[in-house]
Amino acid sequence: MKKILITGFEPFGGELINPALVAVNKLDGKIVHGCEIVTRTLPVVWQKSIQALCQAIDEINPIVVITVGQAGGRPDITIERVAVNVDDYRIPDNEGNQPIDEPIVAGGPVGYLSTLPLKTAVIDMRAKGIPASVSNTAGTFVCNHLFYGLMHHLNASANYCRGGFVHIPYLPEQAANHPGAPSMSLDTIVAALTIIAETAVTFRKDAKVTGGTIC
Ligand code: PCA
Repeated sequence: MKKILITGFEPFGGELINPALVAVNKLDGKIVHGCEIVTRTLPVVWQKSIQALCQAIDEINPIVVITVGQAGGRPDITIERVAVNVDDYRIPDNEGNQPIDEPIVAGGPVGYLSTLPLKTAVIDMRAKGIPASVSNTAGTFVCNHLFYGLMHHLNASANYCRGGFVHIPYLPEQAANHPGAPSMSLDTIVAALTIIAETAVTFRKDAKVTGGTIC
């Protein structure tokens, strides 16, 4: 059976849980349009995150890879459009690394675009009543690092495989410790990730609707 690889991250930055890990664990073994979801947990650690992901891709040989992380403070599901070739960590990662203004891949392209059907997935999530949007920055911490490493790996691979990154809000129990911060229920996050997986395996060409912003 064809496989969809979905990854979550360990908790970081003083949180006791990572909603990405909690949600991704709920998806393990699910069948989506005849494809099996396989999940992995990744460390919130600079180079080790990419190494663990690439090892999982080589072992599982998926047709789609969806990497997921927490974006505490964002109100909706955000599908990332672009990964940039820079690490600039505002806080140390889980092993104390804090690269500043270093390339992720020396000599690599400035950026990579997601190959998930972003716009279609946003349309599909909104149609099911789930707040979602395209994001034009995945930050410069481990999530962007992993996203860039994913796209660099897929770009160099002979097998075509779609991939991208999704940021999700805090769970309500986390937001309770961050007064005023938005949150989303676990069921809604799981439903959103399922829709993104469904969209990724069924759509060939993305919808031509805007997901842009004006500064
Ligand atoms: N979010 C962080 C890293 C791990 C995670 O879940 C980020 O946005 O970079």
